[in-house]
Amino acid sequence: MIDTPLLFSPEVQQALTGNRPVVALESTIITHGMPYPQNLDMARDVEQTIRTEGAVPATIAVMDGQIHVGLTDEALERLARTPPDEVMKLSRADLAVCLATGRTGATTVAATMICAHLAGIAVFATGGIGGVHRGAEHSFDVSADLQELAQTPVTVVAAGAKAILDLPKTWEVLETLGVPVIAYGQDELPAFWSRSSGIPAPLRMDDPAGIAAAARMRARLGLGGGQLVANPIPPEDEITQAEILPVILKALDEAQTQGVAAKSVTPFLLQRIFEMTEGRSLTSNIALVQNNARLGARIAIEMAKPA
Ligand code: PSU
Repeated sequence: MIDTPLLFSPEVQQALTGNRPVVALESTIITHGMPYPQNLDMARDVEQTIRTEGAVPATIAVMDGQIHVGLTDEALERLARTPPDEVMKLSRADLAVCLATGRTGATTVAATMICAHLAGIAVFATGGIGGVHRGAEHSFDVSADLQELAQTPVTVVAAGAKAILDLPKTWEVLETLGVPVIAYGQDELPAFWSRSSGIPAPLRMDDPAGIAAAARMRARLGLGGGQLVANPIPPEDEITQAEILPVILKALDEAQTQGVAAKSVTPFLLQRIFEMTEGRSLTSNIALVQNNARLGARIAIEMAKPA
């Protein structure tokens, strides 16, 4: 811990020292997942939601050679205003280079998990994890988020994997990697903007206390790795699969025609879907992040209780 380049905000530092509940938040969703100024409003509102629930938010990003755990409002605003091509999108592979060169980096699910674990934070809330991209049998494009869930002991609350991905293949890989995929409160896996995916959930849990107990049990068993809590978007905010699927397919087709590849695929698709749904996809995305932040806070509160 002494040698790790972590810089805690006073709020997060106090909470961790006092064993109070903390929820990690990522920064790629701010820089590459949503346009300004909605990204800034989202980041601030999500932090507030976590505080209202009784936990402390810790937004994570790399700046000036340090991993910032908990950002000041000025830092949050600076990040939200920076164009995506001026911020590194950090996964496990890029984290050390970004720190060593003093560049600014936004953490994806994988990098946020690594930083949260280094900081001693066990719960992390986001929108949707990365996964197996459609056409991965040709491109081999599989997000490092999946491998990270298999090795880093953090509970990640998301609305499933983003529906732009090949969801059945994503769940297959998670199963192979031994990652518990827990649907919250329903028998089916959610599909990001939609509550329903048609895919049965491998595991289901209905209460934050149980999820916290399962995380502790994994540690006791020495299993390592995290767990994914797939939390369905609230009914009033969802876009049904029937509605969103044709839009996703059109965006995917455009990405292929334009030769969009690697780390640019997800931001390109999210932006095109935003345009084609006239902003509805963004409204839903923000609502599901809020919903995940609430559940993340409740799980963190359970985890902070003595076992
Ligand atoms: N959740 C969202 N929007 C996002 C992301 C999550 O609602 O943009 C980010 C996360 O940082 C995740 C990344 O790790 O998208 C996945 O990107 P890729 O598919 O390129 O691995």
